[in-house]
Amino acid sequence: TGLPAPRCANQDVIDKLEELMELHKSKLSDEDRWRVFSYGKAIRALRSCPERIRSYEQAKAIKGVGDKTARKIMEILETGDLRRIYHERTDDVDVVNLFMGIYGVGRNIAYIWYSNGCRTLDDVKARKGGIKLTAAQEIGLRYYTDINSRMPRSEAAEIFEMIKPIALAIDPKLFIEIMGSYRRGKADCGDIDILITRPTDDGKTHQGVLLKLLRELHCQGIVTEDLCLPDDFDDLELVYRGLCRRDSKSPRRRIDFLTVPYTSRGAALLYYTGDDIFNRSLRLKANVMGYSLNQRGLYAGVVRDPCDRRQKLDDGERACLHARRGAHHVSPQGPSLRPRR
Ligand code: DCP
Ligand code: MG
Ligand code: MN
Repeated sequence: TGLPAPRCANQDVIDKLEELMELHKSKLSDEDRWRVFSYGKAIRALRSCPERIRSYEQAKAIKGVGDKTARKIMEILETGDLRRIYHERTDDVDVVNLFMGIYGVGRNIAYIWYSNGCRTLDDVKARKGGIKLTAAQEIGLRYYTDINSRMPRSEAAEIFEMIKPIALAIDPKLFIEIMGSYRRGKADCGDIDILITRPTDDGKTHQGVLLKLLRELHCQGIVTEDLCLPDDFDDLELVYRGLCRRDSKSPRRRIDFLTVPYTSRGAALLYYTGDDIFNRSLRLKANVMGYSLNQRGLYAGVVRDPCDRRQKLDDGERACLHARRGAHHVSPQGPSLRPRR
């Protein structure tokens, strides 16, 4: 390794075939896997072929080069390039990005749909290639434009001001706040993020509140579609994703609810304000200091699996991110403050 492979007589062809092979590697269909296999075989064969290939017959005669690959090699020789490579590359990147704009569609699904022959949202709507959509993806497709446009800050505020009194009517002691890009002061927001919790000093919690709230918001036509419901609405820690709108003339907007136990309020405020990059660096910083930070709290004395740092062997003990009497604060009495290498 490290040394460049010696140039062989058909190096330009090999380079193009490698490019083509990479293209198919990033895809998932059986046919793509087969192509990767046959290009690999042809490339190895070409490397040990001393003379320059000039004709289809010559290419086809090489052991390991089939009819399709031989034709591809001719295409490379004749055009000096493989137009298909560049054509296909831009085409599939654009299509995959288009599909990933559908709520609930990730890169893998987008590629599967592409391999099934879908190129446009209409193809997806027509279920071209026999593809299947989840209920959430179907909603994502129906409101594609709405979901992919950001709302002005003022609209997020208006919607939140409609929701807040409805929540407080269910329980006046709720803590309910608008988070995310709104809380960071952005001029426009991709969605509305709402955090709900409740002080427990009177022995009560927010258990069951989110279900009641969502029913009421559906009734009033503020929340219009559910995308992702929690498994058990009785938990204190819940995540909800859906669509909402200010009024019947307004576009659909994405809305998220997060509820957390009151002891997690500080950590949840931090997490849900973001942004995601800030969270990542803060978590890294906590790790280096011997703590562990997530949306539930800051923990001291976490023991991680040395082979896989993501695995915790000991969950540790909650340090302080919320004002609780008797809780220990993050201070030099904490664990190691020495940066770990
Ligand atoms: N968050 C995170 N990591 C993620 C997703 C979210 O840490 N992968 C946190 C930080 C975000 C907050 O949750 O600020 C809200 O998530 P959003 O996806 O709603 O992002 P923003 O509100 O920051 O931006 P946008 O205006 O696009 O919604
Ligand atoms: Mg947001
Ligand atoms: Mn969000």
